[in-house]
Amino acid sequence: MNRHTSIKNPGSPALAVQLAPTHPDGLALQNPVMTASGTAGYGPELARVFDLGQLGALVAKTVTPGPRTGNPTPRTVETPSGMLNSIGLPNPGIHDLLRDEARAWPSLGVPIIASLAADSAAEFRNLAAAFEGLPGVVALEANFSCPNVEHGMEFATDPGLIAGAVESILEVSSLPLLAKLSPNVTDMRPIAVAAAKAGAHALTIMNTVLGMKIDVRRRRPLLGDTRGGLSGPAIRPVGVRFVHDVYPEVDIPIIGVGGIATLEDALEYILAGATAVQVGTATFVQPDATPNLVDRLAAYLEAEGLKSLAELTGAAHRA
Ligand code: RRO
Repeated sequence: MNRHTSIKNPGSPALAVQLAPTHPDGLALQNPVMTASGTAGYGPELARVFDLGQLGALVAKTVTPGPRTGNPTPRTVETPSGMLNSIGLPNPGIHDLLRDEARAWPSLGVPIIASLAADSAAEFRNLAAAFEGLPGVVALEANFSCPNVEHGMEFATDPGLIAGAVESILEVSSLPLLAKLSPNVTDMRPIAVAAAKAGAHALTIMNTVLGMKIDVRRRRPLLGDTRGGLSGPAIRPVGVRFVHDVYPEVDIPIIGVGGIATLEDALEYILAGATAVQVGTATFVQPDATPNLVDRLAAYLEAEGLKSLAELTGAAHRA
């Protein structure tokens, strides 16, 4: 990790992306690289490592209506080319978040995308309303796909439920809405289409893949809550496949996430159909993975003589 990483082109025009073309205000970001929810806290921790202003956006950790303490330990374990987590959505709840953590957001120098999760469409609506007019917040990401809480994934496994929740949020929210989908389905396309038809402005594909590890010595599940969400390079082929599946079915941007660390990883997602990318687990290994990726993307576009990243989005589909 280098605290003084030199980034040449965080705001290079070629890297600029529009993530909400169907929203009246749009969601223009200076580049397509953001942190994945849950891997950058609420921002200040990572701000000690590099200038967050180098990123397209920071997606904050998911918040729920009330405070949560999270799941029993152990909550994480390394796996081949990845890790399992069963964190269980510990967070201060919306009331305390607004009073404490969110106050730092305007001074972080990076657009904040607030992540929210709730148990019902009505709760999603109330939670979304709390972010109206909050300084620093440029969009909402509805986490319809947390694998580690009861009912956490239900919205992203049922087209009717996700449509209802998206509509509820949009009734009260003036912000662009990203819907974060789950890989724990056979076919993501009907769910993605339902979210898009209900008015979601972009889709975040994908959350973690449900998995499990057994502690052979104890002959018991290793994680405190038995199952967990798999992330890291191991899941990249799954994410690339889902982005490739969904891209021809929707007219809204896709944000690719799952196992992205390097330029080549990001390009895979972009060529499959992603307009932007999020980096999650890689930040735990290399805290400045996101600004490094911005730098690499800028250098790649220049070397390839491309005027815009958009020229690459979905290119793997073209004959
Ligand atoms: O907190 C978690 O356990 C968690 C969440 Br909210 C999520 O969306 N995805 C994940 O892998 N873990």
